[in-house]
Amino acid sequence: MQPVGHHVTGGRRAGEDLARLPALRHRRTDGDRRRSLVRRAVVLGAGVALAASLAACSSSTGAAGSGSSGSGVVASTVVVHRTIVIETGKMDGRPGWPRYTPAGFTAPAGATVVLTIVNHDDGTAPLPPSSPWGQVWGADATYGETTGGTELVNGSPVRAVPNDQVSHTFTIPGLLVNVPIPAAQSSADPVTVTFTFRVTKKGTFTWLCVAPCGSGATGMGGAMDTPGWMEGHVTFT
Ligand SMILES: [Cu+2]
Repeated sequence: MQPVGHHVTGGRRAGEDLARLPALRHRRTDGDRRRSLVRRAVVLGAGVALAASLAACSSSTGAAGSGSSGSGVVASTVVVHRTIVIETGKMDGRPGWPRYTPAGFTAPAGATVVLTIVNHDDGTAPLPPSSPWGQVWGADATYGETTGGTELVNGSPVRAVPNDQVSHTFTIPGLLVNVPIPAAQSSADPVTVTFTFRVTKKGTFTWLCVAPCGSGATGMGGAMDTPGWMEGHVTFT
């Protein structure tokens, strides 16, 4: 089996050294454990059934605790643009720890969201060959819809990124959204991914990266295990 978490040029090993420093260690709480379990289930899962059960779980618990309790479908013709940058560990000052910044956004429920993700990370974090997370997933019809089931990679529409070329993913289990992100040419020559979707339900939902881009033997430590780095929230009001 191919090793996961191997980063071709991103200096993940440096991140591991930092992760060993006690001051930087992430203290685990019950919430962390639950998140970690969800992440593990997402990473290991291989089908829609799992994601559907995660969606049910996420919506019933309200993800971050704010009202996603069936506010119904919201109609809107508003279009909003949101941009998130994936910084390399060198850029964010913590080598080996790539980071989505900001770690989330707020948008009006029902609005069409044009989400642009600019990835400066030139390393891959390959997904297992059978993993479904290299594919673009649209939102479940209960919550909203995506445009065409595609994303634009540097302007070209694709339905998937080859699993061995995935650098990160922007995955919202509670909305059945998955945006695979390929690696940049170099940190100075980022790749731009644009994904258009609409969420017709109010609430706060967790997003996470399911590619093993963190530190440690599994690639699931460090940035992958620290909220605000490879995990955050999106809110629809
Ligand atoms: Cu990642």
